Amino acid sequence: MESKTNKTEVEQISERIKNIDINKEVEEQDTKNEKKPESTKYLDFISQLKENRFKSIIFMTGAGISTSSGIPDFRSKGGLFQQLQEKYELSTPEEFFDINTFKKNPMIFYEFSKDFLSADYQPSQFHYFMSFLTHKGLVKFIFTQNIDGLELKAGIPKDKIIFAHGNFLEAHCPKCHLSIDINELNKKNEKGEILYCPNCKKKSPCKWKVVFYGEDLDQNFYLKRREITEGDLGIICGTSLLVQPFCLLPYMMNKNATRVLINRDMVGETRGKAGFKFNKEDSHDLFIQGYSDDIALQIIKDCGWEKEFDEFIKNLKNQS
Ligand code: CNA
Repeated sequence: MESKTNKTEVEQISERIKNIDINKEVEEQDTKNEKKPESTKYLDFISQLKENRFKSIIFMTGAGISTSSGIPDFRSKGGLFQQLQEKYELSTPEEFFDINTFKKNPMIFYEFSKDFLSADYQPSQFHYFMSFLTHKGLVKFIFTQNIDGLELKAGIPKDKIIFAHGNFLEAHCPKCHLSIDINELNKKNEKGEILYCPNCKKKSPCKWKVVFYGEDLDQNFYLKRREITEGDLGIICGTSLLVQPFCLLPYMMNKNATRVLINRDMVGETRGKAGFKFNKEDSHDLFIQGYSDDIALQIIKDCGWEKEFDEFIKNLKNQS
């Protein structure tokens, strides 16, 4: 998208963030936590990325990468948990995404889905950053906890994405697991009606394949998880790393792999032996604190890929 001033999208955003100094951000955090700056590690990371020395990147992402697309995360102040708990007067926020709540009162999730699907959210710069690296042939997998499907809208091939917590692209009966035509479910929901499973004798409401508390993750997650040791760079972004079993992924990486955490808040450092060791000089762990879009664009800039990235987004948008 071109602006009135004829500046490219990347140029405009880069301008906005040019005062953001990643090392300064880290130093500020370091002062609070009495940590050493990590600029050498950052520069080392950039030079390896730039020279295509990482050949098997694994992304592990969460709700934070979609907040700039207009979708609130769960646990931040004013996030989805707080909003839904207040709206539906639930005793705990998790209750909304509990399978037993759905069985008792499916309509609240139907209402949520209707709003969510009609919003037509668009990918963030971080989604495009993942797509860019994928199209460069550098990405092995993208493990996401997100259910918004924005990875696909950003042009990432489906076989590269592991939707650990499902998405709104498929539907099924949560009781007998019969696959349901997604269009049929969406149409029914548009009319404010519930679609019941044609297979189950007792009325069982059908549901989008979004994984609820109390439901098992897709088998694909467990299959692809085994290959995580093949990754040479893990980029963990926009997640509080609190939901099991997803949160254990970064700790399953090969110990020689580089792990980069891009997050507004520090997470995962207290995980014992396998946890991040940002302060150890001989560890390959790097924390870049800040907003995912800003950091993605800073990395693009530091790698000298601005023009290429801009062209890439333009082409993607022209294709769609
Ligand atoms: P969470 O627990 O809400 O944590 C979000 C994390 O991201 C926090 O550490 C924030 O500090 C950080 N964060 C927020 N905004 C930014 C940003 N712009 N840049 C960098 N960091 C940021 O969310 P998790 O994903 O860890 O929790 C897992 C849940 C959330 C999964 O089950 C998801 O299905 C669920 N969820 C998904 C969506 C979505 O699909 N977009 C939205 C909300 C919740």
